Formats: sequence, structure tokens, C-alpha cells
Amino acid sequence: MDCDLRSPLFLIHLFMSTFLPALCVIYPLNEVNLLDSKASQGELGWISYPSHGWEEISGVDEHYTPIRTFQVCNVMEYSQNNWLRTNWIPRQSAQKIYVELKFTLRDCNSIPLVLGTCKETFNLLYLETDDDQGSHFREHQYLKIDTIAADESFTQTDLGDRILKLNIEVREVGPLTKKGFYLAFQDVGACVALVSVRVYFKKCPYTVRNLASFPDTVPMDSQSLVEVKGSCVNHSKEEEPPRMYCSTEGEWLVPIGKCLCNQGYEERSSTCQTCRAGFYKSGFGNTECSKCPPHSFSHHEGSLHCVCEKNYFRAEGDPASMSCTRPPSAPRNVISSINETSVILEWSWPDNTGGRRDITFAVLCKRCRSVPADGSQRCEPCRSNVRFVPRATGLYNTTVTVTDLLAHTNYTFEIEAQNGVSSLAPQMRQYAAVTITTNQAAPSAVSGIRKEKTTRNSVSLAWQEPERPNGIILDYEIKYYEKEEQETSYTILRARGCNVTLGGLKPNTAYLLQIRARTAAGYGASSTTFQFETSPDSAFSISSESSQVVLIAISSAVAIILLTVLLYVLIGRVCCRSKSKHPDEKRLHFGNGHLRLPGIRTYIDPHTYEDPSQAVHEFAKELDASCIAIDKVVGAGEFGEVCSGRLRLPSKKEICVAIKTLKGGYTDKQRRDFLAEASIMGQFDHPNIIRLEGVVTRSKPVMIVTEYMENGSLDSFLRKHDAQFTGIQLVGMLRGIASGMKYLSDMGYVHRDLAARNILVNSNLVCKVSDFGLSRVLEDDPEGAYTTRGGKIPIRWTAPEAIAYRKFTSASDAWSYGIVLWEVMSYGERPYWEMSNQDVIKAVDEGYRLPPPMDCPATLYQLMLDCWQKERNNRPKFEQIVSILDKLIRNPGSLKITANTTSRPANLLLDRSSLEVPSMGTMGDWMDPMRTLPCKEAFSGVSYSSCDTIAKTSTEDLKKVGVTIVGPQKKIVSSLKALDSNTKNGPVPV
Ligand code: ACK
Repeated sequence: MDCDLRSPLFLIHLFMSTFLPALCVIYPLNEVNLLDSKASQGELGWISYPSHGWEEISGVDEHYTPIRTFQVCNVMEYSQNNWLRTNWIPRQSAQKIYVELKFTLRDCNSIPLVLGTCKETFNLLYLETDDDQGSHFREHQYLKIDTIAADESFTQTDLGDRILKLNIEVREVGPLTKKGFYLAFQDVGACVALVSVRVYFKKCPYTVRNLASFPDTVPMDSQSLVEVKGSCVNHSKEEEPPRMYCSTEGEWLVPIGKCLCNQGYEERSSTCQTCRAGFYKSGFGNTECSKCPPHSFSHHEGSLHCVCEKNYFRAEGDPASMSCTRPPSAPRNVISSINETSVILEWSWPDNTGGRRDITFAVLCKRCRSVPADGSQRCEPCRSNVRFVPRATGLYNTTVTVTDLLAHTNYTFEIEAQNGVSSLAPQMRQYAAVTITTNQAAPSAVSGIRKEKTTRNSVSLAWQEPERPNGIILDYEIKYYEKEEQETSYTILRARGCNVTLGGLKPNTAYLLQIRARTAAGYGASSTTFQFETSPDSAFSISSESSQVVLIAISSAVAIILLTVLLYVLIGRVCCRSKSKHPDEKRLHFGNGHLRLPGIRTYIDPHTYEDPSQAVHEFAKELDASCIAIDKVVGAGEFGEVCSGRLRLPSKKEICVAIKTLKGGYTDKQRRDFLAEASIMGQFDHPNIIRLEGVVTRSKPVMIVTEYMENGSLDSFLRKHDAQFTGIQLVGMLRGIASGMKYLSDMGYVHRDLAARNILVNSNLVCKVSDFGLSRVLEDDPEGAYTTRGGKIPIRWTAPEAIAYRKFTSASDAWSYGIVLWEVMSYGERPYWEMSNQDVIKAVDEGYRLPPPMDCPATLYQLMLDCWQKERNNRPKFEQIVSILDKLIRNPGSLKITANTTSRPANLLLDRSSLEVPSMGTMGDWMDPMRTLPCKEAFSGVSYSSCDTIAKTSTEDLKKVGVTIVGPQKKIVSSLKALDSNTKNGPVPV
């Protein structure tokens, strides 16, 4: 066993069988080897002193790669001092080195017959030098690092085999300062085999953190950390300076700051790589490249943004992530409401917004004239003083009011929806155009009143024509009164020209005066109040003191004159209504309690004229029959045919007109009643009131000529175009009617027969109130029915108090307006369907009201109910109705909330006390409140999902199940159809 013990093969054998698996170690990245004995396959060339001490022995590892080991085991001899010294090891940049020793050591007890002093340790030493000293070796120069003892040594198994265990010991040495060093192993009598020696130092290895690269860094020997600045990787840029700390253990600590990939690059595996085609990255940052947004593309790698497809654009300020967009389509459904020389334009949003939300509207005003030579239109921009409220461009709402237009002039408005890219694609811009003709406008105020001559009882005045006459001035109205009387009694005079002499004045008296001009459009605004004084009596007194007689004579004369004036005034008062006036000056005197507020015109009942033909000529222009060409008969009125035709007045453009004729063989009363309508109509001037052009009374047939309304009466027009209008169009029409009615009620005129059949519609969908007669309600209207009190009344349209005791007021007109509202929203349905007049009166009296028409916006139905308030003072005024409708037009979204049409209480009318009816699920439920019981039974249990059958339901089917009244039949069938189309377009509510 002794020879075995000393045999190098013995040790190698043990090494091979026991240690090799431990050698297959991959050194950590942060360790840099300065020496690795295993790496050398040839002789290491280390020096042994004495030469019989440490022995170098070759072996192979498990891959049969040769390795070199050293061993010594002179335990049989005394006083051992065997040195093994490595070659000179350059220090490189290391400050501190680590020495890793792998060795086996045999315990002395296991060695039989030990003669010397057996040891179980050996010493590790080092020597620093700046250069290689070759074989020169001096023991005492070496500094001891440590005494190395084995953790493991030979152990003995039960079987008596010896198993050798590998010891691994690591020692730190430093700080080192010289260029290199030697290591030495001193054996003092142990049995040891040095299997491998590795000398290394630690470093923080090159790394990339947060897109910054950090170089290999050797830590300091001391405890302090080394701060290292990173550099951004290619195609990236510093966001915050990147830094890290290198610890003494060669570990990177505390990364601070970072780099971000440039535009067109994204982070992949700690590098910045170009975006692929079809992707882009417009900003710095470590986000991924994004896919090109809709309507854009990128054909190249590394794109900062994507290019828009043809006809698509990106506005300045649009983010690269936004889809490319295009200009919007044209606005739709332009509606114009003309009010004298102003027009309200309203329109709907374009169908296509071009993919953007920044829609605004711009309105361009053009004045167009047709060129007679070639019939073409010549347009020029409108005058700069035309005003747009709120403005002409950059409109966020779909309405604008244009004012200060010229009267009787054709204008074309081009309305364009614009968005952020409209300016980039002028060729793609679209607009909607509407052409209008302005109406008459009243003249502006008279100014420049001046006194020409004053006497003690007269004054001569002159003034300037209004700056904007807006038509031919028919005459001037001069209203004056004594200053002291404070307008409680005043005199009115008319003058053709711009001057007048007022006579019969009191001497030495202050008077106040106002003048206003009148054209076919009515009165203009009054001038500012003008004050004048008559001359004092003294101016005319005779200076001679002795002329008493003359004075008395003059006094008597003055008294006589005053008396005459008084008489004249009195007679004038009595006769002013019946006597015809001087063509140039007509004097009207209004006493106490019969005043008209200045500026507000009041309707004058033609009946108050003793001679109705005087009223006609007061308010209507006499036309020469030769100016009228009748084209065709369009309808029949109570007094004769209604025709369409043309009116050409001298030096005026030919216009289309409607001509109402009075058929031959009429009585005087019939003629009076016929012409009374013109006397009434002639007093009105409003865009929503049918305009009177004039009358023919001096030849036969007697005619009333009005503007022509291309679409005829509203009820038949709506029936012809069932369900063809948008909510906003219907509200636009209703607004026009309400506006006309506001005008009439402001004038003090009660219509009494407001119904869709008495509204006319022109080609621009403008609705105008028509049919103004006195006995018309009684005679003319086919809807008129005799009441118990003898009058003939259109029951379905008339307020209960007007039916019951003929209380016709603007509030009863508001009731009728509610019915018109219902007619419009149900496209000309007959109110209360085929119910008898008696049933209607009874039902309404009991509190029942018409139900909401199909798809009727809740707000409009609420308005109807408000108009049908039993207490007439609670009904809305027309002014309020106009403002409600205006709000709806400004906020069309509110029209989307529809009133609940799925419920029908008894009598098909809604009980005002039970308007909140829960929505129902089955047709049976829907029918429940209906009087038509068999119908309910037929449908009960059928859920909405059975729509195929439902949609095919016809009025015939309904008759079979007991619904015999035409109105409900139509409603049910149309409801079922609507239900069917809804369910086809969406989930079926079950
Ligand atoms: O529905 P319509 O076509 O419109 O039938 C009636 C008929 O005459 C009897 O009143 C039509 N009508 C009345 N006045 C006018 C008008 N100013 N313009 C066009 N049609 C009119 C009405």
C-alpha cells in the first residue's frame, strides 16, 4: 500500500474517477482568468524547490484532454520544506485577485507507518514583481496568503475502501500594485495533490441596460462602487443620462437613466431595429412600431409616418396615428325661412363627415340674376353689409340667420360642410345650394323733419324720404298731438309727398309729431318725435291802441274759425269711417281708448268699414286684368274656381300667382264676403302668411290674386309624401306655421280655422297660413259643422270653449295648432279618424286626447298636449311655440326620443291622467287598452318575434279580428310594418 500511496497514478486515478465531473464548469462571465492550470495541456513549467519535492504529473480528463497536476507526499521523512512556484502572472487591470485551489489531502491517520511528522496543511504565498524573474527564487521574499487545510480528506468506508474527496479553497489577494506576481505553494510534510490552480479577478462585464451599453469594468479593491456612464445603442438617444454602478463582486447595480429608440426604430433584443414596411413610429420611445392607420401606407422600412392613400389627407396637427381623412360631403336638407329681408337657413349634417369630427359650416352668399340674352345666371358675391348671425364661416350649428338683404332679390346660398382637410382638397369640396327670393320689407324711418313756415294756427313741414324705402312709398302718415295732451288724443294725416301743412292748430301751442312711410309692405318705423310750436296771438295783433273794434272783429273771426275747426273735427270723427278721403290727405282721429301703439300694426276688421270696397282698396292693390294670364284651374273654392296663372306688372318681373275667382251671378253680400278675404290678407306681411298681390274689382270676373304655392295645401301634400321627410324638415314646416300664427296673434287676428288644409306649401317647403275669410268658417270650410248653438265649426280642430260658447281667441288658435302639429307628424292623418263629431266632442270633454303619431318625438307630443290644455290660459302662446321649435331645430338630437306609441288607451285616445303607460312585450299587451277586444284575443300570446306573420297583416286581416275603424286599421298595419322593419334590422325584442 506504501508504493501505492506514493504513486502518481494512484492520485491521477482518483482524480479521474472522482473529480472530473466538477471540472466541467463554465466560469462566470464576470471572472477573468489570469491563470488556469487546466487550460495548459503541455508542461506548466512551474519551479519545484527542492526538485524531489513537488512533482508535475500528466493526466487526462474525461474527454481525454491532457491536464497537469502537482503532488507531494514526503510523509516518511522529517523536516519537509517543498516549494512549488508558478510562472510570473501579469496582473492586467486587476486590483484584487482570487486564487482557487482544487486539491486532495490525505489525513495522517490513514497512512500506516508514518515515520516523519505528517502534516495536513500546506501554505499559499505570493510575491509581487514588475517583471518576470525567471528561475530566480528566494523563499523569504514571499508573503503568506494563508495556510490551506483540507475540508475533506480521505475517509474510510465500511468496506475498507478509501475514497478521496476534492477540496476547493478560494483566497483573495490584494490590493496588487505591481505589474505581475508569482504564487507559491509550500509543503511542510503533507500528502497533497494540487489538481488545479486558477487565478482570476472579477469585472462587471459589458452589458446593455435600458438601451445603453456599459463597458467591461474592473471594480475597485475597496468597498466603494465604480460609477459607469452608459452610451446609447445605435439609433437611440438619451432620455436621461444612463449610469450604473459596478460592485467589487463584479455585479452591475442600480441602473439609472435610459435611452429611447429613434423615430422609425423600435426596441428588439436590447437594440433599436427599423420598423417594418406597413408600420411606422413617429416619436422617440421604446414603444413598438404601429401599423399604418386606415387609408395610409408605408412601403419602406423605418418609416416615421405613413403616407395617405390617394384622395385622403392628413391635416396639420393630425397625429400620425390618426386615419387619413377627406373633406365631408355636402350638408343635406337645406331649409330656408324668409322673413322680409332676412332668411334663416337650416340644414342637416352631411351624410359623410370624411372621417373627422372637426366639422364646421360656411355659408357663401351670392346674388344671382338671369341674363335675358342667353337665359344664363350671373352671380356676384353679396354686398359686404349683408350680415350673418352668428357668422358666415366656422359655424358649429346647422343654422345661420342672414339679414340686411335687399328686398325682392334672388339670392343663392352655398352651404359647405368643412373639416380639417377641406383646404387640402379644394377639388373634392361639395356644397348644398339654396336659392331664395326675399320678400317685401317695410321702409326705414323718416328722418330730417324740418319746419318750413309757422303761423299762429298752421305749420308747414318737410322731411327726407327714408334711407331704405324698400319699395314704392304709397304715402306718409303724420301723427301729431298737443304736447300737453300726452297722446291721449291725436290726429293722423296722410301725405303723398315729403311735405305737409298742418292747419287748425292752436296758437302758441307746443305740438309733438311723428311721421312714418308706408309701402305695399306696410308701415315703416316711426321717425323720432319732432316738436314745434305755433306762433303766439300777439304776432298777429294790431299795434294801434285805438283799434278796439278791429280787435273784437278779429277775436270774433278767430272764434268762428275755432268753432269751424271744432265742428270739422267732430264731423271728421263721425264721418271718418264712411266718407271717402281726399286722395292726398286722409285724416283719421283717434280719441281716448281707441289707441294703437306706435310701431305695432293692428288688424282692422273690414266689417268696421261701412263700405267694404273702401276697405279692399285701403289694403289691396287694384290690378289691371290685362296683367293676369290664367293658366289652369287648380281647385275649387266656395265662391268660384282657384286657378294658377302669371302676373306681369308694368316694369316688374312676371311671377306665378294663384287666382281665386268669384263666379258669376253673385249677390252683393257674396261679393263683399269674397273680397273681405283680400282686405284681411292685404293687411298682413309675413313670410309665413300667404301674400296678396292684389285684386281685380273693376272688371269681371272679380279676382283675388295671391302668391303661388307650388305644393298646394299641406294636408294633401303630406299624404302624397307619407314618411318621406326628416324630423327636422317637419319641425321646420311647423315652425313656419307657428311663426305665421304668432304674427297674426300679434296683430290681434284670430284665424278660427287653422288646419293643415288651410296651410299652403311652396317649392321650398315653406308653409304659409292661408284662408282668411269672415264668414268662411261658417260657409266655406267643408269641415264646418253646425253646433247646437247654430254656428258652423270645424269640430276636430276647434278648442272646446270655442265649440261650447264661441270663445274664439289666439288660445283657441293654439289648440288648432296642436291638431295641425298632430296632422303633420302623422303625415296628413285625419284627426280622430272616422269618429263622429259628437264622439270627438264627448271624448275631448272627458279629458281624452289624440295619441302620439307613430315615431313622434316626445317633445312634439308634449307640445300637442300643452296646446290641448282645457284651461285656455295654460296653452302656450305662439311666441313660446316658435321658441320651443327653434330649440328643437338647434338641437335635432332631442327629436330622437320618441313618445310611447305602443300604448293605446280606450277610444284610441290618451287619457290625460294616465299618460305614463309601461311598455309592453306582446301584441296582446299592446292591444290591451284598445276597445277592439277580438283583436286583442287574436294577438294575445304572440310575441314580437312572430314578425313574419305580423308584417303580412293587412287591414283585411284586422277587419276579420274586429278592427273595423279605418284609422286604427291603418295605424295598426303601419305599426306592424314598422315593427317588422325594426326587427329585421336588429335583435327581436321578446
Ligand atoms: O291642395 P291644393 O292643390 O291647394 O287645392 C287647393 C285648391 O287651390 C282650393 O283651395 C289650391 N290653392 C289655393 N291657394 C293656392 C295658392 N296660393 N297657390 C297654389 N294653390 C293654391 C289649394
